[in-house]
Amino acid sequence: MKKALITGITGQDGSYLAELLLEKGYEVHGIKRRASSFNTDRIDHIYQSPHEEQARFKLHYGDLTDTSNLTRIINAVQPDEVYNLGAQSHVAVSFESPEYTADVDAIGTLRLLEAIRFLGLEKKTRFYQASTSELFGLVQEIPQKETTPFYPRSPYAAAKMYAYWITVNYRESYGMYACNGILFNHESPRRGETFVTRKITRGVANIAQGLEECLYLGNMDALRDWGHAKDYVRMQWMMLQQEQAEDFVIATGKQITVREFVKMSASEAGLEVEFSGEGVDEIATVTQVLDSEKAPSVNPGDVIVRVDPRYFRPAEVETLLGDPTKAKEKLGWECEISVEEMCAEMVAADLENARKHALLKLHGHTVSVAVE
Ligand code: NDP
Ligand code: GDR
Repeated sequence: MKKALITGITGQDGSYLAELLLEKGYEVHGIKRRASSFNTDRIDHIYQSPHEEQARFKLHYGDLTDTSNLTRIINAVQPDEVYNLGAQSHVAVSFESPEYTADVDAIGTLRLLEAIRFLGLEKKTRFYQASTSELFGLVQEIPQKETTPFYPRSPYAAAKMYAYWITVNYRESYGMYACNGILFNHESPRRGETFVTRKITRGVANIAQGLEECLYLGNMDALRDWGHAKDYVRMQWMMLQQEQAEDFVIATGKQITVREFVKMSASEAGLEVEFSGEGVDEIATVTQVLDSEKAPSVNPGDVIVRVDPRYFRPAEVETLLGDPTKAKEKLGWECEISVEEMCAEMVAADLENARKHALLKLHGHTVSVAVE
């Protein structure tokens, strides 16, 4: 039975990847951080009690900032595959905590690679690094592919650039099977609530159900190539099953603006909206309620989106568009879920949550809708 170790197993991608590897018959180990409250929501449905003899799903307390902890876990597990998905993954937050972001995202990757080498596992353990389209930052070429030059625009991207190159370096220096997936944005109902797509789908669902009045966003002109996390974790696994380790861009090859994603989400929540105004004065107004069952609390004329400059970033990545030709030709990977289908799935899940919260509120319970 193959053994995999996933850092970041409690995150969006970690949870989908763990499901996939369990289906494929792996023994799956994950590193979770100690927190003062439970932080395993996304993996509770696949949790197996350590008291079960046949358990194939095992969690270890750990942190990417802790070298001895990582070395001990890798030594105990002796993994065939390590997927390094753990990271301080929020670009805007990386401007607030640049040093921590570098420690986790850059040096954390080095710690894992060094632990594999130190333990003499460099010929056994295959290594996947969660690299990112943020490396392209101020884009030098459209669309972006494996050979496009990098120009990071945030402490997050700069840290991920170190992680990218140290992964390449361990492959070239020590013959390790180590590779980078340069993944463009990918989302799902499990996406963290403060990334823009989820903030939007959750926001419009809450507004439709009367839990919030208005959603505040930053740069609505930003263009992103958005895919579904399920399609992307399949590719993470495929990348570790090749004869030779190589780096791949994973993307849909299509891009839309944040504004277009708002329109799409609003429509899924039963609302037609129209944008007016410019810059910080831009607003989205409801022109028609398309489905009053989904959106009983909204009326034509309601302003449901405004701009708040606090969500602008010190340096912005305005446009990202990936070219996944290499992944298609060499691995036969195809993106199966469109941005429209993904948006519909996310809004449906958030509407269900909002309905439950609305019911709780009706019965006097406190409901938190906070999002930053
Ligand atoms: P999430 O933010 O959902 O998950 C991040 C995971 O890392 C969580 O499990 C988190 O734990 C864990 N983590 C954070 N800090 C540490 C630390 N110090 N030590 C150990 N674990 C830590 O990210 P995604 O699942 O969306 O992304 C997975 C990876 O892919 C990340 O590295 C991200 O940077 C990268 N990436 C993501 C893309 C995307 O669009 N989703 C695109 C390209 C790259 P906890 O749950 O306790 O917070
Ligand atoms: P990104 O994702 O920075 O691309 O990083 P995010 O969803 O945070 O932002 C996408 C774009 O939307 C604009 N935006 C806002 N963003 C947030 N979070 N909140 C807002 O209110 C808002 N308004 C507009 C942003 O300025 C940006 O242009 C994600 C992360 O998953 C990274 O870990 C990953 O590496 C990259 O995708 C690829």
